[in-house]
Amino acid sequence: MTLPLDLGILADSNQLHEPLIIDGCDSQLLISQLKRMILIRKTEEMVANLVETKEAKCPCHLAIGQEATAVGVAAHLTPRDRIFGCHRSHAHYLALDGDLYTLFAEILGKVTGCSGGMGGSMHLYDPEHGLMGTVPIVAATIPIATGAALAAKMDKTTDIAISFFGDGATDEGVFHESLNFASVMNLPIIFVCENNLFSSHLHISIRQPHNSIARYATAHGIAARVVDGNNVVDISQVMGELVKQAREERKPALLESVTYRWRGHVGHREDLDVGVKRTTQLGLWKKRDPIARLIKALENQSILTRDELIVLDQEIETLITTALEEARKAPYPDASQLLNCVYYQR
Ligand SMILES: Cc1ncc(C[n+]2csc(CCOP(=O)(O)OP(=O)(O)O)c2C)c(N)n1
Ligand SMILES: [Mg+2]
Repeated sequence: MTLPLDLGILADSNQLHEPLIIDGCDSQLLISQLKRMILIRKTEEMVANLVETKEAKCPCHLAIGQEATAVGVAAHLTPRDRIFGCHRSHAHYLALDGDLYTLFAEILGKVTGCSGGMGGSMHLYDPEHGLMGTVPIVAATIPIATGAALAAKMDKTTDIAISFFGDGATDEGVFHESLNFASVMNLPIIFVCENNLFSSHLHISIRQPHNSIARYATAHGIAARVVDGNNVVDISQVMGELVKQAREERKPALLESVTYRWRGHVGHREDLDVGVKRTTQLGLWKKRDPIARLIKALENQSILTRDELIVLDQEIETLITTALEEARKAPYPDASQLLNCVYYQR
């Protein structure tokens, strides 16, 4: 199937403000996906506070507004799959059921953090849930995920690899090399591109001749699907098909999930991208809120009431404040440990 070079309405902030279409969907699954998206949103709002008050010392890249991709993708993965993230991966970690306490501890640089307090927000690690690492060097984990897919194939398992990255990563040569290799070697990997139209402060229109990333998959002979990245129902359904194919046929695929980040590239503010004033249609993109659109649909079909939503919000807030309070109490790593994670030790 030939895909259009440009995203059309998916990149038009005036479109797709309506409630999601949820006819025929499993209500329990939708509620659990809603809960997970709210957990991610509220956790990242808390991280934004920690950045603003300078309690978090590491750079934090927030995915507020982009929660649906992580949740829709994670729905089909097992802890045996090999999943790799990037600099903006709190949502991936939490969608994979990563522990909230160890996330806060890592962001605060505590020894009990998921990377021992040595990595911070951009170096998350949770192999128990399949997350083999997140790395801030743009595109760096794409070839590593490709290698993990090769290993899964050589081991004759049905496991797959997932590579989460942004549109900015497709400006890098190694993205193209990895797609080519995965195609030629028939590797069980799904490349998941969260196309939020920006790499730092640079809009895709000044970086690339077309705004759809899926065209690169077509060029490499890889199946690709393009979805509204703020529609968890669509993402989950399409991802289900791609995962089934990757597990059974041991073939690569690319999912392009079109979305938008509400905060600046790094840090808590909405009006700045790495110090550059944001020229943004944020107000319109907020009308495509992945959480509000699902809530509206659930309310319209009487699956969720306002009161139930309030209770759910409160439960999640309690989880977050409890985890953060515990993380605050944890010690920092001892200075003598500083080089421990830098060099490999036999
Ligand atoms: C190789 C490399 N070049 C530049 C940077 C600086 N940098 C960090 S994140 C980023 C933007 C990446 O954009 P994208 O991949 O679209 O992800 P998003 O931030 O939009 O989620 C840049 C340029 C880097 N970390 N690594
Ligand atoms: Mg981007």
